[in-house]
Amino acid sequence: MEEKITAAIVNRFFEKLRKSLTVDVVVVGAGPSGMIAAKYLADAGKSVALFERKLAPGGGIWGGGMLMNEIVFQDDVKDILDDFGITAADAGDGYLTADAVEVASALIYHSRKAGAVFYNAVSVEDIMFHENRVCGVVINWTPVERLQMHVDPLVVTARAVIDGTGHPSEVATLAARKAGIRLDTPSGGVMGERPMWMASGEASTVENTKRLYPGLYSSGMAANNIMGGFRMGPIFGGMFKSGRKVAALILDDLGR
Ligand code: 48F
Repeated sequence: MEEKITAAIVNRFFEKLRKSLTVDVVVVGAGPSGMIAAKYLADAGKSVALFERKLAPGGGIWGGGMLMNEIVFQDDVKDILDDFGITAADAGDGYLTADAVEVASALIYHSRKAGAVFYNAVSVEDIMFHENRVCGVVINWTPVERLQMHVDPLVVTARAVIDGTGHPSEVATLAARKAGIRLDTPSGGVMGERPMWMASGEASTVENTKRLYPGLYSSGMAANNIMGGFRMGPIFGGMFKSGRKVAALILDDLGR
């Protein structure tokens, strides 16, 4: 029995990983914006691999605001909530609330069911950059990263890479530093996030979601950090719209 169980896991995992070695889209970071992008891209028939440093996908959703596990949305994202089967309650003045655990699990479930493949406890530590194009990511197990083991990584090739890493915008930061490229930002580099201003941050999260360089896109809080937008704290409408926008941008560029 032991042999069969072990073989089942090993065989299935490597079957899955082999199919993800070359994909249409890599999403770095399984936060709300990345998972929403993943579902819409997979729904459109694109092959998608998501790499998430932590064991549990979900990013900043689980803790709501200050560990109070409710999420607030503007009511103009009701259609996205419906696409993910999330039940939301009216909070008045154009706001909705939903249970954070329901939101996180719905995003995980529906993006996976749409065909996006998750690799949790896997960190993206570098990009692949050929002939002026971001064309993949360099990955390693998170425990290898955490323990600083001297272990070489592996590489996944992609036609588009989304930096959905949240506040640190790790992928764009790496790209600007190591590839020495000018990103599509006012300075050509990562501008850095500004302090709390919810209304501005919410709007700019969507505006700032863009193609930064051939093959490289941003979503969510990373998009705001890259473009110097304001932070917005525990309101998630902008994250949802950003995920949908980056999926549409990539579909325009790769072809639907
Ligand atoms: O920050 P995060 O939740 O992404 P987001 O879509 O959403 C932001 C909101 O949660 C919240 C907010 C609401 O208004 O401001 O913060 O921008 O999730 C980012 C995910 O990326 C993972 C990280 O563990 C988190 O789950 N991540 C970060 N760097 C890497 C990574 C990396 N190098 N490789 C893999 N995963």
